[in-house]
This record gives sequence, structure tokens and C-alpha cells, in this order.
Amino acid sequence: MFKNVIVRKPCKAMVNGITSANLGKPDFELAKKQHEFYIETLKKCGVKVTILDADEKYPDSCFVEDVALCTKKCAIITRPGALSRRGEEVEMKEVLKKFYSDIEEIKEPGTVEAGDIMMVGDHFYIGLSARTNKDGAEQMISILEKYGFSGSVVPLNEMLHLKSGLAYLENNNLLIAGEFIKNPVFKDFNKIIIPEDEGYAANCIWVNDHVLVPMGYPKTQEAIKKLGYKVEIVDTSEFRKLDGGLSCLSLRF
Ligand code: CIR
Repeated sequence: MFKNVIVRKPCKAMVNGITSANLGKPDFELAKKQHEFYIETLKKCGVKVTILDADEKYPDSCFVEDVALCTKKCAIITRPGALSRRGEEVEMKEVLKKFYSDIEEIKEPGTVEAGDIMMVGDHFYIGLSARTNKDGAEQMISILEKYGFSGSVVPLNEMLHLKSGLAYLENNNLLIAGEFIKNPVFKDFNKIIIPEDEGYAANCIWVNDHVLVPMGYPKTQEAIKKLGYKVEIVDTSEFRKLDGGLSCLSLRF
């Protein structure tokens, strides 16, 4: 069960965030409303939400998931691969000191964005992507091992982050899309294959038996409902314009 969630309000500069989506610039006012609804939905799932102020220095700073990995025993501050995002982690480290006595850090030349990390019990799958390099993944695995966890790498070819195409919903249920569907690493999961026309919906989040699902993906919504979860629909259209989704917008622990 998760007790805490940390989010950061989107900033006006988000319109200049990194994107490959080709969906135009986000509407800041609408993004703010969608973010407020996201927070309300998380509260419904029984977690305490810590809301950080918008940070205009970093256009992508609402995507807090990338700057730290929060485990049951420690928090690991990452070192973002995207240069315009490097520095977002500094304040997060201070915030996480309120929740963790053990805080670790990824060091140069390692880069990691925690959107590339999927927790499955005590094991962590780490995507090797344009943002997370081999050195960063290796550092991450040795830190995890120090706390009794394990980690393994999953090379990415197309996706931005590992969790752009995977979401673990507990109970062995795994939403899986695109390049990951045929990857034998995931063969023992109960795979819920996300149809190609709903690819973005692979980025859902499990929060205490609720599953937050992005608005506009009825097939995925139905498949998750059938598994018995309480489905919460959240509109993330403005964050999608920046390649971001439900998982990217929070740290859950
Ligand atoms: C970026 O490119 O870094 C942001 N525009 C989107 C980050 C999405 N984060 C995530 O998937 N964890």
C-alpha cells in the first residue's frame, strides 16, 4: 500500500517542455485544472499528497517521477539524462529528507530518470534509454542490492521511458505495449496487451487497488475494470503533449 504521494504543480514554462509528441503546445490553464483533478483522485485512493510549488526554472518539473526512486527502505535521487531537467532533483532531495533517513544518489557519469524504473515487489526493472545510461543503471542496481532489493536492465529501442509502455498493477498483472509485448523478460506476467491505437494508456498507475487510467482509452479502461480494480479516469491531455502521463506526475511510496 502507498501512504504518500509527492506532486509538483505545473509551471507556465511547461509550454516549452521537451516533447516528441507533435500534438502542439499544452494549454497551461487546462493543465492546471487537470493537475488539480489528478491530486483529488489520488486523495480518494487514501494517500497523503504533498504538493510542491511550480518551479519556473524547469519546464518539465511537474514530472516528478523522474527525479527520484522511492522504495520501502530508501530514496534514490537520480541524475536526469535530459540536460534541461538536470537540477530538478536538488530540491526533491530536500523534500525527501522529511520522509526518508536513507537517501542515496546517482553520480556522474551515470544518468537515470526514474520513469525508466518499474517496481515489482522487491525487484526493479530498469530501462536503458536515451535518458538512463548503463552506468546509471549499474549504480542503481548496486544501491538497490545494498538494501536487499534486486534490479535488472531492459534495453529500450523506441519508447521514451520504460513506463511509457509498461505499468505494473500488482497481483502479477502487467499492462504492456509496443516494443515490450514480445520481450521474453515479461513472459511470466499476466500480460494485458494494450492495443496499438491506445498505446498511451499503458501509462496507468496502481494506487491502493485503484487504478488511474487516462481519459479516452475505452478498451484499456474496460480491461482493467474486468480485473476487478476500481478504475479512476483522469484527463491528462495537456501532459500528453509533453510525452508525460499519469505515472510521471507523482512519486508514490
Ligand atoms: C520529458 O521529456 O522529460 C518530459 N517532457 C516528459 C517526462 C515524462 N516522464 C515520465 O515518463 N516518467
